[in-house]
Amino acid sequence: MEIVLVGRSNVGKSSVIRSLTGKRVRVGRRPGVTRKILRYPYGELEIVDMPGFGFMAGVSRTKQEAIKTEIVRYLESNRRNILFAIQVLDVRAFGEIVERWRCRGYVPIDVEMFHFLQELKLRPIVAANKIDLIYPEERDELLDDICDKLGLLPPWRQWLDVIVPISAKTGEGIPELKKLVRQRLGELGLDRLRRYFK
Ligand SMILES: Nc1nc2c(ncn2[C@@H]2O[C@H](COP(=O)(O)OP(=O)(O)O)[C@@H](O)[C@H]2O)c(=O)[nH]1
Ligand SMILES: [Mg+2]
Repeated sequence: MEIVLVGRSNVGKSSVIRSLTGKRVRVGRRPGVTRKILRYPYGELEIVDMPGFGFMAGVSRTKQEAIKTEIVRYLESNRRNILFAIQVLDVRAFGEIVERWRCRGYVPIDVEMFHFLQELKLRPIVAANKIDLIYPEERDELLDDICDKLGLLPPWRQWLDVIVPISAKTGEGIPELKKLVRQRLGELGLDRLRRYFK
């Protein structure tokens, strides 16, 4: 049984896994090099860290597409083993990336991935990471915008069972993220696994 993490390179996926599990997952490794799917056994579970998708310096367009295809195939063929997904995004970068792709007439990969996870009924949790870098008075507006771009009607506080602002660096929001994880496990009838996320 797996919990899968997806997100762009450098958004903080490894840091989030570290925050959730206390495992000494390697953080801040140079993105761009070919990256395999990483599996971290955690109690009766496995936390699965997908390769970062989207643009990275030094990675060709073709390679980016290949990574995306690999993730989609993985999710489809392992659907039965996957409990739910956590999509990590960088709150500073998200809006700009989405705008840039929309202007060119594309559905941004982050938005596409979120919808794909929903289609697969993987009940994605959006971990809106690096919130420590945003002034408190600017957070609501930013989170509303992120929700809007993901197709979730603002205000963001209507979606507290979907989106959670966190900082994997300071630990802010991590209790709320764990609570959502426990909630997902409860909904799946897996109450005994909730203890791993206290
Ligand atoms: N300020 C800040 N930096 C973070 C946060 N989470 C991760 N980082 C930093 O972002 C970089 C990428 O983190 P990493 O977990 O390796 O991202 P990954 O590529 O998605 O696995 C590292 O330098 C982290 O220290 C956060 O919540 N706040
Ligand atoms: Mg990583």
